[in-house]
Amino acid sequence: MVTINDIPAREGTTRTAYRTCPLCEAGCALRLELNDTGRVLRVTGDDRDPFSKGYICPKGAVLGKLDEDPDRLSRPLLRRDGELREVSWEEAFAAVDAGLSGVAARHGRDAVALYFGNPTFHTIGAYLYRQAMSQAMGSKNVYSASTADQMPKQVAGGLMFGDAMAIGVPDLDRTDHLLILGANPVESNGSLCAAPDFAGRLKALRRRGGKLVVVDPRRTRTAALADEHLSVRPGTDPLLLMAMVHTVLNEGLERIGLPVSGLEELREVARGFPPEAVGPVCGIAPETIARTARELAAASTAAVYARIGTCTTRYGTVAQWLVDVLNALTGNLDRPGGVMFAETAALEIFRAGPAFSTGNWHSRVRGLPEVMGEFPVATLADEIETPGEGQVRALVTVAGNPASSAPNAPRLARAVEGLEFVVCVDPYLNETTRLADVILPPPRTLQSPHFDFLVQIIMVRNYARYSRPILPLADDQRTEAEILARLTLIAAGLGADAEPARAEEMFLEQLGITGEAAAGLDGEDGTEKILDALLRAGGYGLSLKALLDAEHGVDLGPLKPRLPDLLRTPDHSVDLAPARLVAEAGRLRTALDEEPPEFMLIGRRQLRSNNSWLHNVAELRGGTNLCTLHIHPGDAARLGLDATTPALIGSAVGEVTVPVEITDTIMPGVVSLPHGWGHQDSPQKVARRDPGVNANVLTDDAVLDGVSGTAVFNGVPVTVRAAPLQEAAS
Ligand SMILES: Nc1nc2c(c(=O)[nH]1)N[C@H]1C(S)=C(S)[C@@H](COP(=O)(O)OP(=O)(O)OC[C@H]3O[C@@H](n4cnc5c(=O)[nH]c(N)nc54)[C@H](O)[C@@H]3O)O[C@H]1N2
Ligand SMILES: Nc1nc2c(c(=O)[nH]1)N[C@H]1C(S)=C(S)[C@@H](COP(=O)(O)OP(=O)(O)OC[C@H]3O[C@@H](n4cnc5c(=O)[nH]c(N)nc54)[C@H](O)[C@@H]3O)O[C@H]1N2
Ligand code: SF4
Ligand SMILES: [Mo]
Repeated sequence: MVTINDIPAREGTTRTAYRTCPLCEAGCALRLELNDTGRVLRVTGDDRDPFSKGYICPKGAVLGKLDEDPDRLSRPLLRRDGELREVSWEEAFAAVDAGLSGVAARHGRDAVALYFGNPTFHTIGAYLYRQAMSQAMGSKNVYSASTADQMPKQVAGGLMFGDAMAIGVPDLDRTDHLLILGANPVESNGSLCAAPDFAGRLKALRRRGGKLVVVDPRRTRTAALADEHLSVRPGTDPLLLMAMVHTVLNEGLERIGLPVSGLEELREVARGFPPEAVGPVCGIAPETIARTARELAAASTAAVYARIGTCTTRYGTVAQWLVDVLNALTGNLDRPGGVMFAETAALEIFRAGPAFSTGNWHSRVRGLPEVMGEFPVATLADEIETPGEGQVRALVTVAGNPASSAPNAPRLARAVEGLEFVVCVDPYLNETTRLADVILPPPRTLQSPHFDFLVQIIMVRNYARYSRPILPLADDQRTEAEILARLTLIAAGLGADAEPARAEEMFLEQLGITGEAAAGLDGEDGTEKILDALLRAGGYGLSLKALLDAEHGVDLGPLKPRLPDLLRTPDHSVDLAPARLVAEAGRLRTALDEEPPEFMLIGRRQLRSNNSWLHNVAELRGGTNLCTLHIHPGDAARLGLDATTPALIGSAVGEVTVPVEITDTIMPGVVSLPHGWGHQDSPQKVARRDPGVNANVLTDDAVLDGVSGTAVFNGVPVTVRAAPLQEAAS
């Protein structure tokens, strides 16, 4: 077999370097060939890495292009006379201090809102300073992409296990039966389940005689790999799951291997959802639902896994609860081949703190409960627009694009535009950062260190790898950790000149590491020293040196059972029927009688995209990576839509006109728009050429998953018709 390392280097290669791809949760190990000026000539997979074994996707392959994108910012920008201009870091930080301290002094600390975007999950800087910065700012107005994403999973875990960081992952490589709902890992490369070459792992599951079942309103590339695809009506997964719980309990198929509480309440709740009642609402035959439950219960090992298509719906937390209820009832929670909990290489500091609860404070305008210290991003516009004490007047964003990614995004964009002060930490001018007063760009990926503190929580195999920066910083660049440390110190009122090393010391002090212990740590800078400390204190006794010596990563073995130790519920058992969720299930009952809208909008991800920020890489454009409306042939014919007639889609909050793609992969009555598009106002030159439309012009910020506050992106009621001629032309 020819391995990647046998492929001859491209001409001009002067060095080979390795690093982890930071673009998604798969965290593939990359091998980069560079020339003597540091330009990337080629990126391939590192086939000596024990976890990703040479796998790479089209995005990883263009990491060099992304890194060298001329639109990427390299110096801070400051708005003067309405225009953004390059300034020195000193000027930029002074402006941030004046802006934030000024707003806080005039209007109170709650007037400064913070927003953390998706890549904060992947950067060391954000891992170190996200919480510290929020605490230092002392504002209740903390927001993140979590309430547009996985919050239902974390809240369900918080309520069932007492720990919102207890996130079970399917033991992909050992399971005999996998039920996937609302996820398309063949294109997304996996989410809340870090598994490089997800598709390869699914094929291996089938090769070893296992069964794969996919529940999705679309016949996705993942569904195409499955033994069985169940086409479900958007938003009805909690009904489907409840009926499966009903079948398991009604037929006495449960075999619970863990201490649990609430079984009788659960039985009582599930009684109201027999397959015969929910089948017609879900669009799945009752016999199929019952059989799916029986097969799950009968499999020697099995795992239920559900993502975006279940989380970002009206009853997202109920769905996530029932996923782990099924895992627990069928004896698959926390056992090999079932759903397990990874153990990270670094000390699991995120497990400290009080046991999980929500609603410790409430949002000013809509009275929405705080969840994990945050308010729903769907209410950020309310907090900015609504006058009164505590009104938001300033915004800090880190690695995010809420003016594109939040529901009813145009409203949020207008609100952000009216703020007194906005500062963004981001390498790009995007739909949000273009509205900022100050932009602080972190260095390029190749100039940054990488360690997956958080992704390790959700790996399907315990594994660790540390990447040092491949290229040096220029004099006028700052590491992301330094930028965030300085923002933290500014938020704490210590001013623009406070020494960032002080923030590192504070981090170590919180770990109880001071004096000689701190001096004994390894590392070229404070970030590495903190990593060294956390590795040494972690469950595997690793160190920075051990990871530096293991250039191709360290395999830490298959997942091991971790319950009941991880449980932080008061009685140390898995709560199968948390009161808050039982109450919500009562509301779900009414969904059985709701009249379905004519059309429901759902989303989709595309292999060569990454949320809102990879459309500026020309190599990733075209092919299937198009912003089109997927619609069933029957619906298209009825509405007189064809490939030359765009559709006009309307919702409670907005309208868009978009080209259609007629496909029988989508169920009738459902239409799908990909997410992350709509770059007509973007300063990014490639992205704005063929901007597409933003699905969040249609998504409604008034509708939420009631328990977690998560936005509803799937199952949005819409109208669809052929666009009038003048709109079609525009
Ligand atoms: N309609 C609809 N809307 C959705 C979704 C959907 O499915 N449908 N999905 C939701 C989900 S799951 C998510 S996670 C959100 C994502 O929404 P956001 O997190 O708000 O935004 P992203 O589009 O991920 O943009 C990330 C930004 O981070 C910047 N960035 C990249 N790397 C770094 C780095 O190392 N440091 C810093 N400081 N910045 C960096 C990029 O330039 C980009 O501007 O969108 C949500 N919105
Ligand atoms: N290529 C690429 N990869 C990505 C990203 C990206 O933008 N592009 N984004 C990253 C991020 S931030 C995340 S959170 C992950 C998300 O990872 P995934 O959740 O795997 O990605 P999606 O494509 O959003 O998959 C959601 C699926 O749910 C289906 N669906 C919609 N509504 C329903 C419903 O009501 N019920 C059911 N059962 N299914 C439904 C959709 O048709 C879709 O196939 O992907 C990550 N990886
Ligand atoms: S799957 Fe994710 S981590 Fe792997 S190369 Fe692609 S973008 Fe990078
Ligand atoms: Mo996400």
